[in-house]
Amino acid sequence: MDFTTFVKPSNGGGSGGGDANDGGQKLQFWKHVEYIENHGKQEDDYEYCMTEFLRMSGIYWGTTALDIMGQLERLERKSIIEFVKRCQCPTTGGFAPCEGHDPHLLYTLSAIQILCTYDALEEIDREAVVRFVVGLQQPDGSFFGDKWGEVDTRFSFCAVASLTLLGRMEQTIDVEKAVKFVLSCCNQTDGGFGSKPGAESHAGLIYCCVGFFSLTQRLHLLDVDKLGWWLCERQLPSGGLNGRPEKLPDVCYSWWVLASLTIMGRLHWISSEKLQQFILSCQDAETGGFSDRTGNMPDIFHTLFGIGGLSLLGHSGLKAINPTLCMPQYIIDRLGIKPQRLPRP
Ligand code: GRG
Repeated sequence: MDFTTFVKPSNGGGSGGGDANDGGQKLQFWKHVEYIENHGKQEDDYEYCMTEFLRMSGIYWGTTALDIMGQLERLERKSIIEFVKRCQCPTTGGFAPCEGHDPHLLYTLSAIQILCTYDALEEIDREAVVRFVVGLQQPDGSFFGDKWGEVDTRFSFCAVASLTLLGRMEQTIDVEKAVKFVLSCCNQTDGGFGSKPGAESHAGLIYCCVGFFSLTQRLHLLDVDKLGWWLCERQLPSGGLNGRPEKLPDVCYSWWVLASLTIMGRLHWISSEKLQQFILSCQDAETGGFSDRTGNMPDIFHTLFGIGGLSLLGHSGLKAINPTLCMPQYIIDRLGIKPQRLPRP
C-alpha cells in the first residue's frame, strides 16, 4: 500500500528546523524524515512484505515519529484513514494489523492512536471498539489480547490506553480488578513487572505497567524508589539502556525505560547526555532511520523510539511527546486527557 506522498523539504524549514548538532553527533533530521516517508512505499521490499502482520503498528510508529518532527503532512492522511477503517473487523469491532488478518488489542491501540493523530475518531464505529476491548477482560481483571486467550500485562495497557483515548475507560471495564491483576505481576525483589504473575521483570513490560497506573491514576501503588533504581541500573557504560540485567543495550529501551522514569519523576537518575550520544550513534547517516545498536540496519520501530527518546530528553527541533501514551503531547491536550505523572522529588 502506498500511504505516503513525497513532498520536498522546504529550505531546511518546518518546525524541525535544520539538522541539529549535539555533542559531536548531529541528528540527521531530514534523512530520518525521508526514511519514514519512504517506508510505506516499499511494497515489493522483502522486509516490508514480511512485516505485514504488524502493518498497523508500523503506520503508528511512522506517523508518530513524523509528527514529533513536525512533518506529519508529508503522509497522505486520507489513504491512511481509509486503510485503518478497512482493518476494523465488522463482527468484533477490533482492529487487525492489515486486511485479512485477525483483530487484536495491540493493533486496536495502534489504530486508535493513528485516528487520534488525525483527529478522525468519528470515522469509525467507536462503540464497537469499546465492546471489543471490554469483552476481552477476564474475571481476574486481566485482558486477553484476542479470542485465543493469551494474557499479558501489555494487553492490560493496550486496553486502558485504547479506552482512555476513546474517553470510555470509566464505567466500561472493571478498573479495580484490572489494577489488582497488574499489581499481582509486580516482583517484590526489584519493584519491577513481568508479563504475568511471577514472570521476570522486563523494561518493556514495566513501561506497560507504569503506563497502566498512570492512566488509571494509581501511581501511588508503585515502589517508585525501588523500581526507579532498577530502571536506572539499565544504563550501560556505552550510555545505552538494556531491558533487563546482562542483556545488550537497544535503542527501544531509550523509550521503555526513559518513559517509565519520566512518568515517575526520576528522569534525572540516568545520564541524559550519555544516552543521547548512544541514541545518535544508532542513526544510519546514509539512509536515515535508527537501528537497535550502533552499525545495525535501521527499522521503523527503532526509529520511533530513537526519536521519542530524544524528545523526552528535550532534544531541539522535536515536539514534546507524552511519556504514557507515546504520542505528541499536543494531541493528548487536544483530547483533554491527563495521564498521571509524579513530580521530581
Ligand atoms: C504505545 C508505545 C506503545 C506501546 C504499546 C505493545 C506495547 C504497548 C509495549 C511493548 C512492550 C515491550 C517491548 C515488551 C517486551 C517484551 C519482551 C519480554 C521482550 C523480550 O525481548 P528480547 O528477549 O529482548 O528479545 P532483550 O532486550 O531482553 O534481550
